[in-house]
Amino acid sequence: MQGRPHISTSTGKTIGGSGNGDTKSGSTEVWEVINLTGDNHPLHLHLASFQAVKAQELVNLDVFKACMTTKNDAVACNVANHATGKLADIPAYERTWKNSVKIDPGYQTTVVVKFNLVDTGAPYPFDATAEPGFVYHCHILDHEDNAMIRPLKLVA
Ligand SMILES: [Cu+2]
Repeated sequence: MQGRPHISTSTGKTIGGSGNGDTKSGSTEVWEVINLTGDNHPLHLHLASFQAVKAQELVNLDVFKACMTTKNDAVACNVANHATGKLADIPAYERTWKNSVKIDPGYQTTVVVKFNLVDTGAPYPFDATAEPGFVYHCHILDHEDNAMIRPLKLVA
């Protein structure tokens, strides 16, 4: 958990590392993005469109950070007990389908992610599971260049 936002899917699965599991091409997912750094990070997804629907402050942040540094598992660190602070106003310009969303420090931001055509919900007209796959990363290039970038691989 060194200096990058932590992302987990609606099933509690953590994505990141060398692979990210079970995201299906054509699906719509809800991701919880936890930012334990001191900076705002514009999260940028390739392929998918997404938007923020909720941003809630993490309380007792030092305790949560210490646990995440040890376990790197938001569920094991009782994220539900920490994501109970004040709700942030999500600006109107973030409430639409985008490819970058700003993730506030010290907040859990809930985003809806569409791995399909946002206008119709239809599957992509190409094989989005083909190699080499896609990536997601911070759109601050200095952050991206310092490992704040991960593979995004879809399954059929
Ligand atoms: Cu960043």
